[in-house]
Amino acid sequence: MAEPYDFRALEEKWLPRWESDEAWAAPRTPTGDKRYVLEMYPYPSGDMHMGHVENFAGIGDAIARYWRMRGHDVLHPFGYDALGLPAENAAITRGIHPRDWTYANIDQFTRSCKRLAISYDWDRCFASSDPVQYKWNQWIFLRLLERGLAYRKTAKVNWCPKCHTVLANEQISSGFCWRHEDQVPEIRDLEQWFFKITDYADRLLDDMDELEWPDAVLVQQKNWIGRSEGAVVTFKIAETSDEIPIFTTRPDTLWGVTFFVFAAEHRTAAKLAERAGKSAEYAAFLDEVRRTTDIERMAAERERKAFNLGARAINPLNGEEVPVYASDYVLMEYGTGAIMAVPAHDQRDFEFARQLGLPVRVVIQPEDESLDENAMTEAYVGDGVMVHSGAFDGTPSRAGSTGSDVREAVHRVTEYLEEKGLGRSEIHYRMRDWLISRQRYWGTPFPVVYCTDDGIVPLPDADLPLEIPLDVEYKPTEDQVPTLASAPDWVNTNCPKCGGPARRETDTMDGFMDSSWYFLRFTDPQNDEAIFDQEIADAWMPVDQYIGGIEHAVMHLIYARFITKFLHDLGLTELKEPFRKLMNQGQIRMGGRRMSKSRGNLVAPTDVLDKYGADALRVFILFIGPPEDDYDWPPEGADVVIGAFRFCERVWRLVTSNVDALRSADAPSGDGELRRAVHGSLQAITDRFERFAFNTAISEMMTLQRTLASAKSATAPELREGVDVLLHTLAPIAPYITEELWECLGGEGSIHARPWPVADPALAAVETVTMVVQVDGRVRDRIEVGAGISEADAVAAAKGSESVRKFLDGREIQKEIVRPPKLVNFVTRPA
Ligand code: ANZ
Ligand code: ZN
Repeated sequence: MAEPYDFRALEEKWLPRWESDEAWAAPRTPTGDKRYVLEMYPYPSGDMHMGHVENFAGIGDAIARYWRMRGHDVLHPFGYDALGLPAENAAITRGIHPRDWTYANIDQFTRSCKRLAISYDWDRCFASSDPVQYKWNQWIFLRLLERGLAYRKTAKVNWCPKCHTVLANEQISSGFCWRHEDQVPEIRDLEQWFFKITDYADRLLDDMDELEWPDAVLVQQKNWIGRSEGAVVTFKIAETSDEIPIFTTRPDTLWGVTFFVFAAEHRTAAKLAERAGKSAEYAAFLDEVRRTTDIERMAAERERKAFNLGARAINPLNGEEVPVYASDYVLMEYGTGAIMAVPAHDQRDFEFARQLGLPVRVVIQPEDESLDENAMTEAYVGDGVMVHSGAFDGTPSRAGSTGSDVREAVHRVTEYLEEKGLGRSEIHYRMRDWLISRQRYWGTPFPVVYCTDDGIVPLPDADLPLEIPLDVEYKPTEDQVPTLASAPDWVNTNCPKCGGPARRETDTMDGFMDSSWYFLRFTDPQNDEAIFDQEIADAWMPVDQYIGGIEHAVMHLIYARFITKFLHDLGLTELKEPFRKLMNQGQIRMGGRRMSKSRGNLVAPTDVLDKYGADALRVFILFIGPPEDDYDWPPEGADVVIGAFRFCERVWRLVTSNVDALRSADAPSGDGELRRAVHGSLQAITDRFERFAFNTAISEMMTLQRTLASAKSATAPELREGVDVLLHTLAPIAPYITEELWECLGGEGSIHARPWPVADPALAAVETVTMVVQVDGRVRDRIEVGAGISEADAVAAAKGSESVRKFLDGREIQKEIVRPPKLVNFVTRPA
């Protein structure tokens, strides 16, 4: 039976069978060592692109299928992040209702997932735009409101005129709207809903210890939370006796203060300007500052706006009087909105001092060089000893000398300030509360009304979900898009408390709300009594492997951690952290840029599927490199998949051309050459699956295929063993062909339900060698590896070492010196 390889026939044959067998359904609760694998759910903003294929059909599905074969109960669910701006913007461009557009896309996307044979438990699939799902957004909101963690306040917000809505600070990238790369957001004053995520700042920081996440993500989260230990010290304005507290992380530099700066918005600054008879100029200055975003204001190496307030501030430590300014580089929303400036040791103060010709005074002297105040070209922020600091002279000021990030000298000076009643230690956070309201239509309505008598009144739980009114005529114009206010019958309602007239909130919730708990809902998605059943959720959670792009390092991953902790506090789950392990998959690009239809550098998955089939695409997408690496798709387009297709063909021929002999073969015996090669391959493939090094696993399978095809003197049982290993290890990656060939061989049941084969250690034994791993030329670990280890595997093994990771500590690797099997050296800085 040597029929040609016809992937279409296999897809048509097996997909309906798997569907009717519900082959990927997860049990209600798992037994034994469960595994939950999840890819970040997508916006259904059109058909699937190659990045989705890599994430869903490549990495996520290979892991899920591998873990199933390793005997774990696996939960691998899927759904759609279907509310929010991207869906609505796309609908506006096309002039159709977001709901119609969203659900049409969901259909299309689901068809593609199915054709790719991604092993999702489809019964659990939902879209965040289903009222039965967003009902629970509203429910969480009400619980936050009851606990004072949801509140309304007027805030200066960033408004994108193109999005017609506010943007959270994180939705601004280098000064522009994250969706409109040419739009600088405007600043507007608006009443908004906020979630008090700042109450969770310390827990979000502390629990990071539990997470096995890429260092780059942890660093971003840490910076975003921005915990600063320091002191608040009160300066007095000589002319008015106003007492102004400032926040500093470096009280050990108090003797180096040479001027004092207010945020432009600070009340006292306006007052001092008035006193100096400069009110009108000040108003103009303030206006100018208000037009710059916080991000621009904080940036280094830019001209600073300065306003001399004609007053003097008294340094409480030594009584010295220094000049007082207002500037844009001090933010009103951080610390106390005023600073003591130490130009010798703070870069922004330094630049300001040089710009205005203000004095620079060194008070931390490094041990190995002598700083010259006139010749310095930048602030000195390193370690040293305190000088020109009275009784504190000679006190060492070194980062991390107390086991925390805080300098010993800082503690000592702070203690002194506290003794003298001049200041106190304080902790500040850069993180702001989560701005949750959006002036948009396609989002979760807030379950509250505004009553003329009772003010803000929450809806009773029994009235949930409060559905998005769908009978709005969805006709956006140039400068106006529909909002919930476009549905007056919906907006005007009665107060649940007094029955009198009331108005509904016309803002909707930020789409990041939906993705903050969906992973919990997947454990129990059809529950209509509760957001989820605690027992079920706790049995499946946490997600063992989460996969998604690095662009979600802060917003989504912080919000999800916050809401999880809140649900924990409600007593709904034992869980404190939702995602145990995180992988950031690389980007698929073409010509160095992200694939996109508008740039014309897109290879559509459907084109590849039509030409080469799902198995070839799945093999290809994992073969291109380590999952974490970016990949530049060659200009040949769909044709590059031909190599993967040929490999499938070769596997097909290997089995079909020998099928009769293979079918009747008994179990092999002995330790012949082929058997040793097969078991060696199996061991190598297994090791690579364990590390998710699918690309090198596939190359080992390719070697195995060639070995089998050329093993002329092997017996049928030996060959059959090799073919079995090849089919089983290839099954998680190429599900159709392996299922078909397994059936041809008379195999029992589905190959996907079978256990992963185990290498016989006696046969697989490979000579091992001790490989030295260095970081910057210093030995940091020694690892046992196979003598024949490849370069890629050597690097992967070295990166997997706990102690090497510790020494790398988030530093970027500049160069890898790889001499397998003896040595790997990671060079992190120029020599
Ligand atoms: C004096 C000083 C000397 C400072 C020195 C730093 C180094 P982080 O670590 O990010 O929390 N600062 C305080 N409030 C500010 C505001 N509203 N706008 C702009 N800058 C502000 O930063 C804390 C430091 O940022 C504080 O410590 C203060 O400058 C500045 F050698 O005080 B420092
Ligand atoms: Zn925008």
